[in-house]
Amino acid sequence: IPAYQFKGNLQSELAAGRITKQEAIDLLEDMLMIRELEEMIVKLRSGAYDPIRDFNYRGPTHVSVGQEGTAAGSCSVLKLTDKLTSTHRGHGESLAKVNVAIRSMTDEQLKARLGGGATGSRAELLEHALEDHLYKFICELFGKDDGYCKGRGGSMHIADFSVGHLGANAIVGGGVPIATGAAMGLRYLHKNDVVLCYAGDGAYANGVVLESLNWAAQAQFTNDLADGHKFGLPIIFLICNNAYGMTHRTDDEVMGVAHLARRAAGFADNNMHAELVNGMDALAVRDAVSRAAALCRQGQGPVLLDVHTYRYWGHSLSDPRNEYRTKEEEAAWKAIDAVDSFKKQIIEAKVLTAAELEALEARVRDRNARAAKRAAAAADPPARDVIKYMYTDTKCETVPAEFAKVELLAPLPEIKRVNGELSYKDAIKEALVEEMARDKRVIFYGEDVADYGGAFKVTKGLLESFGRDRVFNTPISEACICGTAVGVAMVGLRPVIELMYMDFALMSSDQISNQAAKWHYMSGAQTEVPAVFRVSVGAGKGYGGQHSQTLESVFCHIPGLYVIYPATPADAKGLLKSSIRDNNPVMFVESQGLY
Ligand SMILES: Cc1ncc(C[n+]2csc(CCOP(=O)(O)OP(=O)(O)O)c2C)c(N)n1
Repeated sequence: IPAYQFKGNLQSELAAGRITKQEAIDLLEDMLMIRELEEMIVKLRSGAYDPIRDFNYRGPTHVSVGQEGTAAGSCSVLKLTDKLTSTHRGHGESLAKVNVAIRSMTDEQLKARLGGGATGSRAELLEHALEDHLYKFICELFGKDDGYCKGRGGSMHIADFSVGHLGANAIVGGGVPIATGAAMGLRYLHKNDVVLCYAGDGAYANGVVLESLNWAAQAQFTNDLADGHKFGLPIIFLICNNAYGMTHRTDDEVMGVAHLARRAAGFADNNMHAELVNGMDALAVRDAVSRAAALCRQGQGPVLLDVHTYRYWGHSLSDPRNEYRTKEEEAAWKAIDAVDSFKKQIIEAKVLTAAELEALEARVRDRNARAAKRAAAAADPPARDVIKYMYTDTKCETVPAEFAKVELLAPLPEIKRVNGELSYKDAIKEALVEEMARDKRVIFYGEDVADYGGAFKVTKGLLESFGRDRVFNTPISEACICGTAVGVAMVGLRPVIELMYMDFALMSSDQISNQAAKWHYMSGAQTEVPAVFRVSVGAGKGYGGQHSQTLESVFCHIPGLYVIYPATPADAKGLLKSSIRDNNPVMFVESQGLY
């Protein structure tokens, strides 16, 4: 696994044509904007942010000061349509992803984004869009209705789905299967986009993250099972490795390998092209992510990057840091600060004069102050709307033309009626078959559901008709089955997944309850999660306490989720079809006794 491959600097990158002067200035501006925003959060806590001294900031304070080189460097090579998932410490990449997207927009796209008949020169439109972005961002931090997520997400759930930011996640590791699912969706849709999946070093101990690595590297995406579409998942797992979980050290305390990059070797024979990257050098990160993205766009993903960086503040501002690390250690990292060293390079390479740099810094400071002042004065969401967006009231009435033409590899499976009646099991199968034949966005996966037709043979024959792109077996990874469905849905598909037994839904309850059920609400209705989780329940077979529960009442307590439990074949067929067309996540409970 290669380490610290990048040996260049700004001068050599400019000379090689790998970055333009303007791109270098933009990269610096992104880092400055992140630092200014987060230093504002730090100051707000003690009433020391001059532009809004009296504002009572109550939100989280997981600032990433120190990590700007990683955030801005990685986002600087993303396309407008590339996707990103982020974390509780995600202000950096969240700010940078949208900045980069804005700069890549045409004037018409900028005007459409700004709305209200925005006009002006390109420079004016860009400046307007950057400030508007910052305003929506700070509004979200402050829980305001004008925030990206209408104040329902806050610091830890910032998202801008319009430019591929699929959300920051407050469940450590929780966004990783979503990113993996998004990559699977992009692969299915033959998009040439990549997913940049951010997670901390601490997250790489979490089960669902390791499941995601295994999932992303599955042989079936690239071997003969992939028929005419051998294409690895276009995902970059970027470990934002600041050496600490909340307060524990990851490398020499809670894991058994010195370098997290080695995780990749456990999941893919090609080590997922893993490398260690100097995250304190924005250009090194830019170089690594640009090579990783190129691999992904050629179907050679996934890629894992172990990016070394450091957070200068504590886990949050209530953490004084002195219980687990030294001042000397902090000073050593600050001595290689990504922002300072890039400023120096910008001057040395004569990209900016000292006066121009000062002007840029002042512009960033003033823009932040204006946006913060406006955000502090903006309206809170009305209290009566506190549960608005918990559910969407939309459903798929008509299938877009591009998805309405479904190719069949074989005639649809024959479903027999006895005396004109369907069995409960066949009713479910017929509903699924009809919806898959109606809408190419409906894909179906789960454990042993393809060739074998599932543990209860409900889906036997679907593989032959629809092909493995739409019907496939998965690893025994319930959390990832459900989590990927969220990401698949976020990029525009309508996944139906099967969990053999409802008991196993407890293994994926975070992905069902905190992710699928919450994202419509937490995103302020920016995204919908039209996913159906088919689960079977049954008892009386002597299978004991881990295969016999009917847990529908548990999931009925989860806001944002529908729970359906049909009692007759007619209900089973109609309700499954309605569930697939609904834009809310649905847990669809099937009785084995009725099959
Ligand atoms: C599943 C889960 N467990 C625990 C927490 C509490 N928690 C929040 S952040 C954090 C540390 C995460 O460490 P890492 O992934 O390295 O990210 P960093 O905070 O260093 O950026 C913990 C334990 C959580 N939010 N989610």
